Amino acid sequence: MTSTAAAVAAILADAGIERVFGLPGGEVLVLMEELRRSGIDFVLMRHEANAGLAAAVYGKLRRQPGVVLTTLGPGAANLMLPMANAYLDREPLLAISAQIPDDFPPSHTHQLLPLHDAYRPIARYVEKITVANVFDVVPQALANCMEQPFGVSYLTLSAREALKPTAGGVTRTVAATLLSDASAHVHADALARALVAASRPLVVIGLGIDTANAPRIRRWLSEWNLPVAVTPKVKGIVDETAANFVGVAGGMAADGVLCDAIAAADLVVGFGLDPVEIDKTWHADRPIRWVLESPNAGGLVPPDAALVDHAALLDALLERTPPGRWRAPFAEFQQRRARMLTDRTASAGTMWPGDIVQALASVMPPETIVTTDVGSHKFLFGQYWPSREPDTFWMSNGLSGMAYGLSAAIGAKLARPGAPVLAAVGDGGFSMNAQELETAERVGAPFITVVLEDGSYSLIKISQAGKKLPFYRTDFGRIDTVTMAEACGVEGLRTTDPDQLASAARRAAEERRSLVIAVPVDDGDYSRMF
Ligand SMILES: Cc1ncc(C[n+]2csc(CCOP(=O)(O)OP(=O)(O)O)c2C)c(N)n1
Repeated sequence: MTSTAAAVAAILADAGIERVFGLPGGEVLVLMEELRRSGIDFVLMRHEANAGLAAAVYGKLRRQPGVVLTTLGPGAANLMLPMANAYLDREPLLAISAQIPDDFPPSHTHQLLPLHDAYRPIARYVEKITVANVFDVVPQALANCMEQPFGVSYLTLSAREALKPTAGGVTRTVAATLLSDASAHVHADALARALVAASRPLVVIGLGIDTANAPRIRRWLSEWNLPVAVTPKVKGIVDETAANFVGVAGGMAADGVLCDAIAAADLVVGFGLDPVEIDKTWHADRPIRWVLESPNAGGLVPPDAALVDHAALLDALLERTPPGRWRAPFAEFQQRRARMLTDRTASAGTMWPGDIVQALASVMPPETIVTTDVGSHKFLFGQYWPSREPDTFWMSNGLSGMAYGLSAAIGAKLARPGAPVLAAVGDGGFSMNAQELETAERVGAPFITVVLEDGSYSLIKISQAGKKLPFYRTDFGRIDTVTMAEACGVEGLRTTDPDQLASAARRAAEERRSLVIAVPVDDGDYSRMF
């Protein structure tokens, strides 16, 4: 005889879950203990939102659901950010929280929230775990997060239900269904025909592509010599140092150049392109040849798009001879984009933002996983970090929620311990959850953090300027980044010298230790790149 909580733990362990992220309350202690007994490590964090963000990145890198566990009431309420992020940014997340037992008196409203109702709009599967349904709903919840597009399942388990003895049961594995399309050749023919007629085609790849297809799409683009742009969340699906790489589309730095390039294309192929990442409306204003494998955010499928298995389609394309010879039709846009990075004039006592990216890129190996927070620095790194390998760049872009960078870095490091991890964050975002540096040290997830210090929510200042509003309440007082790092047990330093930045980052990566590097920047410099 086993308890409901033990059954949940056993099902998770059977599914290959090795870590659950979270922050407990009394109501989940029994489940935590059962997780421990099942060999699942509990990654104790300092805020539930951070735990959920870390879990989802950890899960996606391991190609399994990330699991976060919280208490009821306030702990469960803190899950909105990571669940919203997983919903819009296609990350597989199973969130479990406690809830008040059903048999408590109706007057017991302490910490009682309508959690299922709150999360149902963004979770594709919401259930209460009971002794009677545990063997159904937990496997179902796991399978649901892994369905394309990846997303959120939400389960609640009351402390009373957790203790009830189950009659035992068989773990039912629900295989995720992948759309397959027997007519890949028909689609390949149609795409090839459209390309014959194009003199300036541009393939724009979005987060609707499974990174397992990276080798195929790289081969196709290279054998056909097709110009390619990507959205930020699939950075690394192609090698961004290759000659056919045009840039990152979707609101990053130099977005004007990318929008001009898209406008100049006579055929835009939206390969897994999901407008959830794009803050402008060109995806609606101009014709796009959609090549989607699964519905876009919100379940949307453009009217003229058929869902097609990407692997089968790419295999069919690779059997054909290229229908055209395109010789760098976007060269002028590529040059304009590059110039915006190197056209430097940093203000005194600061580093030119472009130099930060270049200094770090010159020393960090291609397998480095980069995470960013949200703000001007994200636009900078999103456009200019030269991603070379799939799954090596992580940002919140569908949701664009601050506090992602450090949490994602922890999840990434735990999932890929052998890869260096670099978090690039603003000083605003850093002060939202810098305390997770202590978590990273404690759980053995060392990474390098670069804090771009400008004493402001600079992206919002740029927005004030754009709206011709005075700067009002977008600057903040100084919190010493280096002292913050040291308070969490991590070495910190501050520099405005690109060489010192590069050598400090290289050393920390080689020695596999955490380091926080504060780099003063002038928030006005960003606007020259946007
Ligand atoms: C949770 C959350 N709150 C507010 C915002 C709105 N927002 C977007 S960028 C930004 C400024 C971020 O400042 P900082 O982290 O210092 O980065 P910077 O823009 O200076 O690079 C804000 C407040 C958001 N995206 N997410």
